[in-house]
Amino acid sequence: MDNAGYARIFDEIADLLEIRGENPFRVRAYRNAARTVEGLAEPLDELAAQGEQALVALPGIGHDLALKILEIARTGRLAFLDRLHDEVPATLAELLRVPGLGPKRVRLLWKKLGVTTLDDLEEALAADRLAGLEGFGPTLIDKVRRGLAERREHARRVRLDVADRVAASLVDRLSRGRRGIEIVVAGSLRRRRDTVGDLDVLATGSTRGLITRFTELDDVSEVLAAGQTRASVVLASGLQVDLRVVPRASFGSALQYFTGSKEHSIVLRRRAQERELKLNEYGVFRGARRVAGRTEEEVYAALDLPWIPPELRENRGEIEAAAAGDLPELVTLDDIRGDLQMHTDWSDGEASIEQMARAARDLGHEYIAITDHGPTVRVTGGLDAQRLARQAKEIDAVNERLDGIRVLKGVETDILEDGSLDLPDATLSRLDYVLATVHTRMTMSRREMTRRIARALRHPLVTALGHPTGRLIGRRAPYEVDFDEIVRVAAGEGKLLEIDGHPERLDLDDVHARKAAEAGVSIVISTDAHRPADLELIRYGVDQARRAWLSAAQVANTRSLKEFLALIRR
Ligand code: DGT
Ligand code: CA
Ligand code: CA
Ligand code: ZN
Repeated sequence: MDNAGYARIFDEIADLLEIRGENPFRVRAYRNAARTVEGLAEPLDELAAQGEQALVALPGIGHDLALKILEIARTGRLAFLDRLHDEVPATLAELLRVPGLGPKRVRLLWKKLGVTTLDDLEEALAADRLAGLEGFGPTLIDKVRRGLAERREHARRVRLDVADRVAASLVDRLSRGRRGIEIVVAGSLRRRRDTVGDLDVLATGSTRGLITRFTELDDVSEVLAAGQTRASVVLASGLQVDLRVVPRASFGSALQYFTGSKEHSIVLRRRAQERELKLNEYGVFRGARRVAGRTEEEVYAALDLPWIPPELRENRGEIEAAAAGDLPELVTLDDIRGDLQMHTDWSDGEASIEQMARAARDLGHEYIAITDHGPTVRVTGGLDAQRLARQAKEIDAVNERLDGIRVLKGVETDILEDGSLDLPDATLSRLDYVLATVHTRMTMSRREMTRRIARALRHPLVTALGHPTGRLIGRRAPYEVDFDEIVRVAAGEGKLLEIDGHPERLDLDDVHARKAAEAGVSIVISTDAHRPADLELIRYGVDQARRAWLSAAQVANTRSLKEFLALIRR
C-alpha cells in the first residue's frame, strides 16, 4: 500500500470515531498519524518491513498505531476498521465532507433520520425533514443544500493534472505507429479549467480503424456509443471520453466548436449571423460555400477577429476585447523566473534545500524562496525561530555553492485566529519573503476571517498572502471571507496575493485572480512544491493566471531578481 492509502485509512478511522462521539484526543491521534504518514519521504511499507521499532520512531506513532500499520502492511486490511464499519456506516464519512455538516450533525442525521448516504441526504432535504432536528435552522439547511450540490458537482469532475495524464496517455496510444494523424484534446482541458468533466478528443488525417482502436483500449470499461466518425467510452477511472474523427477541411472549426466554451461559441455564432455567415463545427459558410474551417485562425478571421487563446474562451469579455484589438498579452510559462513557495526536509518536504535549488535551476528559474512552515503546523515539523536561524546558515551555504540561482530566505507563517503571526517580528525581519497563510480554524465567520486576514496583510513584515481562499479542489470549499476587502487591503499595502499552482489548490482561482489584478494587486505564482518534481507544477499556476487574463507585468515573479526584490522591499 502506498503512504496515501495508509493516510486514508487513518483519516477514515478518525471520521468514524468522531461520528461515534469518541474522545477528541483519540480522534486527533489518528488525524496526526495520517498527516505524519502523508509527509513521509520513505514508503511506510518499507519502514514496516523493518519492524515496530522503525515505526514508533516516527512522530505521533505509538505502540498501538505501529501494530495497526504492521497489520495493514501484512494483510492489506485492518480488523479494527472492519469492526468499526459494522457499527458506523462507512458512507457517513462522505457526509462529513458536506459543508455545514460536522460529526455531531452527521450523527444526528443518522440516528434520527436514518440518513447514511448523500442520496439519503438529498431525499431528506427534498422532503424537508431536516427542519425538525435540533440545531438545524433555515440558514444551516440552506448551507447544507448548497454544500451537497457542490459535492455532487465535484464528484463528477476530475482535477486538471489527473485529466492531463489520462489525456496524454490516450493521445499516445491512439497515435502510436501512425503517421499523418493529428489528435488534439479540446473541451475544458484545452481551456485549462481547474477541473474537467470529460475529455473531448478530435482526430484528423490517417484515422482508418481509429474508432475500433479507441473502443478496444484496455482501460475502457464501457462503450456508450460507437459509429463511423464518433465514439464515447467510459474509462475504468470513471472519466468519460468522446472521440470525433473530422476531415482536415473542418479541423479548425471542429476544434473551435469542441473547445467551447458553449457560452463563448454562442456569441461567436451570433456574430457570424450578423455577417450573414453560418458557423458550425464543419466550418464558416456563406450560403453553401465554406469560407473557413481548416484552422482556428481562419475561423476567427472570417468573423473579423484575431485568434483568441482557449483559456479566455468563457464569454467573460474576450470577444469584445478581441474585436477592439484589446486582448491581453497573456503571461507564459517562459516568463516565469522564480518560484516563491516550496517546502524542504526542514519541515514536511522530501528534499534538501540544495536539491530544490538545483531542480529549480534546471527548470530555468533565477530565484526561489524556501518557505517551510512556521511552528503552528506542528505535525509537519514546522520551524521555530532557532531552527529558522540555522536554516538561514544552510541557505547561505547553498548560495555559496551554487551559481545561476539565488535562494531567498522565506517562511510560510501561520495567520493565527486573531490575525497575528506564529513567528516573532525579530525572526520575520531577517527573512526575504514572508508568506502568510491560514491553516487553522477555517470555519470562523466571514467577518472574523476577513478581519483576521486583513490584519495579517497589514503586518509590515508580510510579503504575500498564500493560497488566499483555502480551498482544496473536490475536498474543501473556500472559507468564508470578504474577498473584495482582502483585495482592497492588499492593494493599499502593496502586498502580493498568491496563485498557489498546486493542482489540488489552484488558489487563487481564475475569477479571484483577475479581480485582484484589476484592482492593481501584484499576483505571485508558486508551486507549494514538496519535492523537486513538484516544481514543474508551476505551469498549472500559469494556466490559471492566463484564465485570469494576466499579463507578465501583473505577475510579480516574471521580474528579474533585482526587480522582484525591489517590489517586495519593506
Ligand atoms: P466539461 O467537460 O464539463 O469540463 O466542460 P466542456 O466545456 O468540455 O463541455 P462538454 O464536454 O460538455 O462539451 C465540449 C465542448 O463542446 C463545449 O465546450 C462546447 C461544445 N458544446 C457542447 N454542447 C454544446 C452546445 O449545446 N452548444 C454549443 N455551441 N457547443 C456545445
Ligand atoms: Ca469536456
Ligand atoms: Ca464532452
Ligand atoms: Zn500552506
